[in-house]
Amino acid sequence: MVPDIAEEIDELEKEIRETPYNKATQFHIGKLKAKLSKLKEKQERLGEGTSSGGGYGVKKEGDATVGLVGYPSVGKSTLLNELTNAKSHVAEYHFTTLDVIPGIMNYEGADIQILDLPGLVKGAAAGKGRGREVLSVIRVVDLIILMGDALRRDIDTMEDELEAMGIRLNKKPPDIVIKKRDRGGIDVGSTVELTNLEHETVKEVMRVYGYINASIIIRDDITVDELIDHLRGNRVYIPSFSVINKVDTLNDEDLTELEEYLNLWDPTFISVKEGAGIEELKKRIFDSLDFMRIYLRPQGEKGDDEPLIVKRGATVEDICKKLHSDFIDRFRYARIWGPSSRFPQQQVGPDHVLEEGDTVRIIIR
Ligand SMILES: Nc1nc2c(ncn2[C@@H]2O[C@H](COP(=O)(O)OP(=O)(O)O)[C@@H](O)[C@H]2O)c(=O)[nH]1
Ligand SMILES: [Mg+2]
Repeated sequence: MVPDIAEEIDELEKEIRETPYNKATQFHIGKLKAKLSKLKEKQERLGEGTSSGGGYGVKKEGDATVGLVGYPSVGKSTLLNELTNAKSHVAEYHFTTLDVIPGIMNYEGADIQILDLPGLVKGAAAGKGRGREVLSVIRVVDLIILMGDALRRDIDTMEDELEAMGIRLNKKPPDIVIKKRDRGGIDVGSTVELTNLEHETVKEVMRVYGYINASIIIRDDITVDELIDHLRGNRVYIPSFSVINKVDTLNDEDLTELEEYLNLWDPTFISVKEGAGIEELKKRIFDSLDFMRIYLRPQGEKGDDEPLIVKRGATVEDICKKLHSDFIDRFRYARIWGPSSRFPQQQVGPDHVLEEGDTVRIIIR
């Protein structure tokens, strides 16, 4: 009989849970975790193609995309209807929204797409509900809002589900560089002291991942989980904040207690029903998306007062696309003024990366 992957995973997880983590066990745990990660990868591959699809092929639109994530009935559809032009179905019972509903919120000149992502239930990462499909959409958003209910305290389990699917909230990818080589085994170098990880553990984990001869340079004080993340690849790092809805259901005393309890999460407290906290939430969404302002200066003119709002890191090409569908085909060159230019009127190509406050003139055929 073929050994059941789920069973093997359970056993490994149990052993990891039951082994205390210290200097003596670190090597062993590292190896177990690497094996576990490989098994999960296999399980995911086997699970592919079984999903029902449909409704999840949402097209990204606007200047940035925000995913609204939360268990059923926290008020996602209600909030989406309040913030955007969408008409999402609101109901008293669970699982009302089966498809991802997009809406556009206009704020400070930016068109921000907000997706109501239903179907995240406990156990989603392990394939329950339609979690897998939802999580595949979550991976491409620019910001995740974790939405909770004032009467339920399950924001933390939601984050665990996302973690289990390879989504890292408010984290940076660790600085690790691996180079394969012809011989010499595995060579570990680090530019900082590794307080959680022996070099031998690094080597063993890399071996589980199939490395025989390679050099690895580690520039952050990483954990074994972060090393495995790097080896496994296909991790996404997304900014996030949380929102607690339905504060109208709490009295002042209970609300104060909840605020203290969730202190570390720094959530925005709202009541869509009573319209409380909505303006504050809109502003926080905008501020979290890391936009920049780019001014346009058409030929022969002095320049626009109204800036274009684009994501940080946008290029001249992104500006062209935003202005007109055929601008990029007719593009000859651009002239720029401001922070990203070496001198005023510098001539640049489509790949030039712009900076906050730049002025751009696009020359087309
Ligand atoms: N008391 C209260 N109820 C709300 C609030 N926002 C939404 N609801 C109700 O919560 C229920 C579930 O809302 P819905 O938007 O369908 O939740 P979803 O499953 O997360 O999309 C509905 O009965 C809403 O009217 C709120 O701020 N306060
Ligand atoms: Mg809904």
